[in-house]
Amino acid sequence: MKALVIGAAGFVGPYLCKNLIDNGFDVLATKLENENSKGDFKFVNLNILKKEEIDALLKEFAPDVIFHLAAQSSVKLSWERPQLTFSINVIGAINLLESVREFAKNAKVVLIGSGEEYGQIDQSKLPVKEDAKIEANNFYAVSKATQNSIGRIYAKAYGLNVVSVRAFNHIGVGQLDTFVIPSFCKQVVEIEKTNKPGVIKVGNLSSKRDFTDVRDIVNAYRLLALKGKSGETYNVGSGRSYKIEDLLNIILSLTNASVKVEIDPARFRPVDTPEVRADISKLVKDTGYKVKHDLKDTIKEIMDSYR
Ligand code: A2R
Repeated sequence: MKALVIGAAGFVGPYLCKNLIDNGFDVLATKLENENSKGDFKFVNLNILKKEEIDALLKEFAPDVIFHLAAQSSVKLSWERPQLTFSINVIGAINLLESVREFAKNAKVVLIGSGEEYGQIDQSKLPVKEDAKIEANNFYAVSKATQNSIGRIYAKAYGLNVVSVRAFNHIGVGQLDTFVIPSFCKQVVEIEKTNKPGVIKVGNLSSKRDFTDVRDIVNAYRLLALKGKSGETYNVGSGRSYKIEDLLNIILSLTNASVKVEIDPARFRPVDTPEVRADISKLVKDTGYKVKHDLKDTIKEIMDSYR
């Protein structure tokens, strides 16, 4: 089976490409011209804002499945560059689906969205199900919620084979240290390297989030490409919520350094949801998905990568 992975030079792409190759797929990965290839995969350049480039690639490669990872994926940048965020995340998705409609109408398309789309989740309705109210409250989240609606339109109106994902927090080696777990791991390893006691700055430790190893997340993406129902949306996560403080304690248990934890109010979000936990029963029912990685092992790998 031929798989096209669009936006494969970011954090998730290399993990997805590896999972697909390990499972017998013939994989073609795309990156932006100014990005470096990651991993030992076949890469071509593609900018999703240039529809003619997508057209040419679909005609030439004729994929059976297409994973659309390309995005402006930073919530913070989405506040600073809302137009850019909408251009890449919304117009980019339309460009892709228009090309698919014209040149690869039998391909299965997996659109990657985010648990952020739910916004302020009603705490009395946890775990959050796919049919919960969408109250996206930042530009990134609204762009992904819009991509989701667009995917449904292409499935219903044109009969395209489109499955949409809402992915919750995922962690692994290679993630930018603007995210909470790599940020903690990096700060602790930097203290280790000084051989002196040190301080790490943290935000709100009482929030609970649905964390998953990125390798489980990409396994779900592959299973959804094979078994996901067209026009449907699937939560992808662990179905468990972890208190940030408990994850920090795992990190602290993995070091001999003397670390003082300092709460930095500047790191708090203006509006924060106390708990986010995904209902993954639809994913499990339709694909047989199972979480395989223990987060403690993932965190140890992230620590070692900074060492
Ligand atoms: O922004 P860059 O230079 O880091 O490049 C990103 C790339 N990208 C594009 N690719 C093709 N055409 C474009 N116009 C375009 N603009 C940006 O997509 C980056 O290499 C890739 C997305 O990877 P990350 O930002 O590292 O996201 P990650 O963590 O791999 O997440 C994959 C998907 C995204 O759709 C997220 O929004 C979602 O999962 O959570």
